[in-house]
Parts: sequence; structure tokens; C-alpha cells
Amino acid sequence: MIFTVRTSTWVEKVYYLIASKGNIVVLNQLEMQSSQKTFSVALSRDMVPSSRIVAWYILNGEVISDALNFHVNGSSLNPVEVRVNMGKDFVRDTIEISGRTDPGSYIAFSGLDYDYIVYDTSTFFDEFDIIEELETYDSHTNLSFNHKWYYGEMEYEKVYFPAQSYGVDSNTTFAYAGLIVYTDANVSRIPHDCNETLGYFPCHDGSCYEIQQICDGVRQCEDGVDEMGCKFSN
Ligand SMILES: [Ca+2]
Repeated sequence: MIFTVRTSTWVEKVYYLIASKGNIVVLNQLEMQSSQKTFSVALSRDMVPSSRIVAWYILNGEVISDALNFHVNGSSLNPVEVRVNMGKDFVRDTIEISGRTDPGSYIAFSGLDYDYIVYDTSTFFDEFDIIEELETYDSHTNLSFNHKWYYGEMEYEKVYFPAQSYGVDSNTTFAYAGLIVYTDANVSRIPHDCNETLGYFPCHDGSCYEIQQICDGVRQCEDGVDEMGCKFSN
């Protein structure tokens, strides 16, 4: 994947990391010859299904940061060959199913009653259900934008878009990526009095919203942070 960083002032180095599911997958630094640099990062399985890249530099003792979420498609990375042997025994009571793929891959089989297929009921899971489950490992504020395109009652495709993930200050930007920063540099934070233990969370301007107000369709925060990453059905 190709990224471009652009700084508003000249700095010697820009640092970046890629985090996914609470792990730092890539950590690197860029030598800046100008205020812009394009670089590429090899995608890996660790980044599936959703990752965020956080870039930062330090200017006059203050950490300046930015972040972006992106989706990484992890399904069908390896070719899978499935063989069904209907004649495992002569009375055909036993069916043998074997899967073959590259080393390190994971194949799962799901058995389903024939009637469910006939009546077209939604009782089996698909790759998007697995992706949605994996996405719950991240907080609601830092997922890629996605949209379901329906081709019929059951058939749909999910499309993903990279999404900005920066907070109002550097501290929030790192927090959205699931990171806690230990540094003697200044990682700025807008002060607030929201008691998160009691279910109050800070808007970007320092005012508070309640946990029940997350994704209730009403913007309690002027910046809409309480309505970020919500699921909508169409
Ligand atoms: Ca709300």
C-alpha cells in the first residue's frame, strides 16, 4: 500500500507505525528531503481486516500527529481447492470432504441442512460476518468506512474506504489507534472533566456525552464524535 505524508513545516524525520487489533505491526521512520514523501508498506495478515497508520514528528518538543484507517482484505489470499468424495463407502452414507491450500492457511468447513439452502434462509455465516467479528476487536471510533451493496435479498458486497482517524489533539489521535504514549515530549490533550468510569466520554471540544448517546442518531458533540463509526442499515 502506498502512503504519502506531507508536513506543514520542514522536519528532518517523520515516524510512522501501523497498528491493528491492538498490536503494532510496523514501526519505521522516514528521512524527509522535502515537506512531502511517498512510501510503500507491504501489507500482511496481521493487518486484516482493519488497520490504522499513525504518523508523527516532533517540533519544538511537541508531538504533531495524524492518522488514517484502511481496510485490508484478508480473505481468499491463498487458492483453496475443495474435493468432495461422494463414494467414500459403497452405501453412500459417508461423504469425504478434503481441502487443500498453501501452508499456514486456515480452512473452515460449515455443515448446513439442505432445507436451509432450499428455503434461502440466512443461517450460515459468510466472510463479511467474520470480518465484522474481527472488527469488534477495535474500538468503534477507528474502523474504516464501509457500505453494504445489496444485489438481492441475501446477496451483498461490502466496500471499504480509508477513513481519517485523527483526534482533536495528539493524545486522542494515539488513543484512537489503541496506543498509550510514554514520552518526555509534549503530547497535547484538550482538558475535560468527563468521568469515563461513570460512562461519560469527551467530545473534541472538552464537553461530555453519555455512553447511551453513542450512535443514537443525535449529535451531542458539535464535532459528531459520539456518532462516529456507527452502523447503519439500508
Ligand atoms: Ca449521539
